[in-house]
Amino acid sequence: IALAHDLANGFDTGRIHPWFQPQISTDTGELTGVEALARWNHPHHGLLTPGDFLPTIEASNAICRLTDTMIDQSLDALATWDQQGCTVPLVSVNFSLTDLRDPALPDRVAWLLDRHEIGAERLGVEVLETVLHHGTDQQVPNNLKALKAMGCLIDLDDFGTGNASITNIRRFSADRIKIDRAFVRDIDTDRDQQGMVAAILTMCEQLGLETLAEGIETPGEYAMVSQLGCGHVQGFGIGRPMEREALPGWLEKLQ
Ligand code: G
Ligand code: G
Ligand code: NA
Ligand code: MN
Repeated sequence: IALAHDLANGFDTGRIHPWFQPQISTDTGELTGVEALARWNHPHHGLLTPGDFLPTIEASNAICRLTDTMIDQSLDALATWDQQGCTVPLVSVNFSLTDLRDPALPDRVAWLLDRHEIGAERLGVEVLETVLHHGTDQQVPNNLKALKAMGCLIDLDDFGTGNASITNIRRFSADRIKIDRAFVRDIDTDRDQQGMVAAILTMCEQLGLETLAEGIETPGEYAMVSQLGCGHVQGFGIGRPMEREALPGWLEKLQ
């Protein structure tokens, strides 16, 4: 499907917008944050996911517009949830390499936080582990350092799939590691999976990093990563990505 011609309309009408997937603490069972995931409610093609439209957005040089839209709408959702007495401590947005190479990135983020009067500590910056390989110039680490200094939480996404070195974790100011769901699958019965996740968790503990396991689908997987000491979990078994209007109801059921 040819989407490039519809892109401007998708942004202008708000049809390109975030859905939110819950993240909870294995300690308390409480909501600790949500990940913002892009969706396009297309008038002809129906609900599209990033796999359908990210290539078009990249080819159209619109990736920074997507990121700014995702941050803007996510902070707007936070403000609305606050007014409804629905406490969401953190919203994490996916940033691309293009964003991280933009010298104006800290200003873009600061401006949006100001506009919504939301503290930087409530915005998570999700960066793919693979992005870090391209950060040969100083701009990428400098931007992450600046965002961290503002108070944002830096999340290293899909950890374990992209040859990340421990040096990179330090150099890129990571606060939390998101353990890729490839390591979580069947972890309650698979000893190899348990060994790898235990090793990652030990490393994170030694480095003072927080941890989140992605792709939790079953109670058995939840129980095992919790027992191994992982701090946070996210996955279909906890909650599926949902529209902003659905989150307060979901949270009520959690409590
Ligand atoms: O939501 P879904 O599982 O379809 O997401 C597929 C992929 O798209 C995930 O790897 C996710 O990180 C990525 N993604 C989702 N939303 C965004 C976004 O707003 N910006 C970027 N750059 N990637 C996103
Ligand atoms: O790469 P990233 O971690 O951002 O990918 C997030 C994507 O993973 C989202 O598109 C989301 O729909 C998907 N996802 C979230 N939880 C699960 C899960 O439990 N199982 C599977 N298979 N996919 C998931
Ligand atoms: Na992500
Ligand atoms: Mn991930």
